[in-house]
Amino acid sequence: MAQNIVEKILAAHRVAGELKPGCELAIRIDQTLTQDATGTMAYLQFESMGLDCVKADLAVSYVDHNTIQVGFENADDHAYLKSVAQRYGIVFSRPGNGICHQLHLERFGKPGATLLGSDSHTPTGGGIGMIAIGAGGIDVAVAMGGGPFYLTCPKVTLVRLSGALKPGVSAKDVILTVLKVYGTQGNVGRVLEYGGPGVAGLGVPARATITNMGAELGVTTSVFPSDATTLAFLKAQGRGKDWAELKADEGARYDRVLEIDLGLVEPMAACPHSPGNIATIASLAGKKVNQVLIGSCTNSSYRDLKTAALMLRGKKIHPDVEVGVAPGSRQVVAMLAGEGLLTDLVAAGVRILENACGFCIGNHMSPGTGAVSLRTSNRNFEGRTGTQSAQAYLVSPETAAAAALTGVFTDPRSLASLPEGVAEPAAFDVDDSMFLFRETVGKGVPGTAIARGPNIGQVPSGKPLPATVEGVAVIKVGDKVTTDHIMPAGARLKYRSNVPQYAKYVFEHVDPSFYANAVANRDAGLCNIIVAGDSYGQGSSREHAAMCPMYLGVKALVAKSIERIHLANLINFGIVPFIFDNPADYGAVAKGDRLVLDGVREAVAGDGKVAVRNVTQGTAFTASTVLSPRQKTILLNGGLLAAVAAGAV
Ligand code: MIC
Ligand code: SF4
Repeated sequence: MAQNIVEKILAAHRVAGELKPGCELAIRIDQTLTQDATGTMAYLQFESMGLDCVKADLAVSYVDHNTIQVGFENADDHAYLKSVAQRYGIVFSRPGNGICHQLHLERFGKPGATLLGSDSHTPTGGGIGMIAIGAGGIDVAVAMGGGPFYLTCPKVTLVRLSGALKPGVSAKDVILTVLKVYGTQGNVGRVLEYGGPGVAGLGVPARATITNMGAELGVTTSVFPSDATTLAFLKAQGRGKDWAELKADEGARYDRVLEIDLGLVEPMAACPHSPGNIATIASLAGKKVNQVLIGSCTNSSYRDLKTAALMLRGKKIHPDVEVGVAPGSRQVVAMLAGEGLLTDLVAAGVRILENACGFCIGNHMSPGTGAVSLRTSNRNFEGRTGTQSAQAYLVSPETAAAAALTGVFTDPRSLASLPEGVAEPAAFDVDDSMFLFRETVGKGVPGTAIARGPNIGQVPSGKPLPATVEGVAVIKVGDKVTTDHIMPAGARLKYRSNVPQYAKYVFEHVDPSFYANAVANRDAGLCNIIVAGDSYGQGSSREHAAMCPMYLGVKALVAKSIERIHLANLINFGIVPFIFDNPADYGAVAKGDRLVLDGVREAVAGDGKVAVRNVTQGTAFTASTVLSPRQKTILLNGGLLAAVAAGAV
């Protein structure tokens, strides 16, 4: 039968389950990646599995998020990660090498392979034809150990591209156009497969920008074909042998088709405070801008930064705008330097930032109070910049550079100095010297001492699910609550390896009394229950958004709907994810209500339906959870680690 690209890769990696949309599927993972902010917990969990070395073909541990090194914590984490990599046969990408997704695309991504990463933007690898999926650290730890990854077999949407982008319009505008159509919620269990005659005109970095920000749609992943353009990119990276052709069969079927004529795509922005809040730049033209930041795993390639540098060449940035550029990798820095483009940027007044996540995760370059910040990154959730009142807009490098010059939102097509399209180079500067331990992949160095500074804590392990959950609705939140709301990053990021400390900041900006209330309930022997609206847990893969609530005694969540990665993380940390049978019942629960979930253990083991008594209001409602047999076992045991320890999975 004719197959699409997604079906081909999933079929080639299927270990168990059915290749039927909606069914649970287990796939073999060829490659894994971690970054430092999720990596320490992932490796602590991997260590607890007691294996000699990594079993996946390739595992890479990147350090790109926490590179600020104020205090000892980041450096301790880096030392821990380095020693674990050496011990267990993992490639270690040193701090300073670049952003995980950009580096993986450059140096390791392979068409047709599977990649699991403890970062939600792992789908960047779809730009080179991988099925690349973001997941919680413990799922990645299992995959490193050779275990399969479980997912819901997705529905596939074909995004058929035709025509060609006009000068001044680029890949970011394409994905913002897709976000305009599909929004950030309601896309769970879907993969976007790009195809059509327009694909050929997009370079691999452009494709990767598009698949990267597919994460904001909430889809499982996005993938492009692997064609002559992919081959040229791999050859330019000195990796032509990693190429394989990948295309959909004639007559392949799709659940939906979205047509996009690239020639009609306009410069776009995602407006505060959601990547799905899309407007055209034309409609924002003239609005004052205070800060412009170019970089992040979405738009930090050679092509993107060269485009910006050429736009700024020989000019000065606007006196009222602060401008920063953060390249994606050392390779990008070296190439820009080699062509004198860094000099152009510096001469224009741009601040050159470290080639790391940096500003994107809000751990530096926070804008001023109420400032308008234009960013080429992928998320503009409230407060993510580090400044609660800032107004962050997500734009293309072209739109960012235009605003850097004029000080206001400016349609780049209106500038006289727009460069012709930047071509991909025939050969990239390749220097792999900051990838350590490549020679011991697959074996590691037994006996390597693991460096555990005082910042390296322990992974909390959950307790079995009780027969009945007697608890308190410790918080009630609305729709589209992101993991940045639940578990802030930015200045708090350095506590990722220390759960008791990091847990103090759960819901910090949503309800500053959350921590104290949750601890008081827990200490009084009550469970904590979170009540939420639609699309709970959007955004990051950070399992801390489940791990820290578990540590604070959260046992259940009742929401209108829950996003994919967070749902899996909740289950992995023993928090039962219930959905209101009748969404209207959401209105009948208030913060602080005493709730009783009678027979919850039996419900989880059985049909997933539970009656919730609201003791405070004297009312009742029902909620349900749909679980696979494996997920039931995990929840009954109190989480994946506890289930593994009990030999149950
Ligand atoms: C993000 O962009 O939100 C992050 C920081 O990269 C996260 C991972 C994390 O929280 O460590 C992600 O996207 O998964
Ligand atoms: Fe890093 Fe930002 Fe990309 Fe997350 S979205 S991996 S913080 S650059």
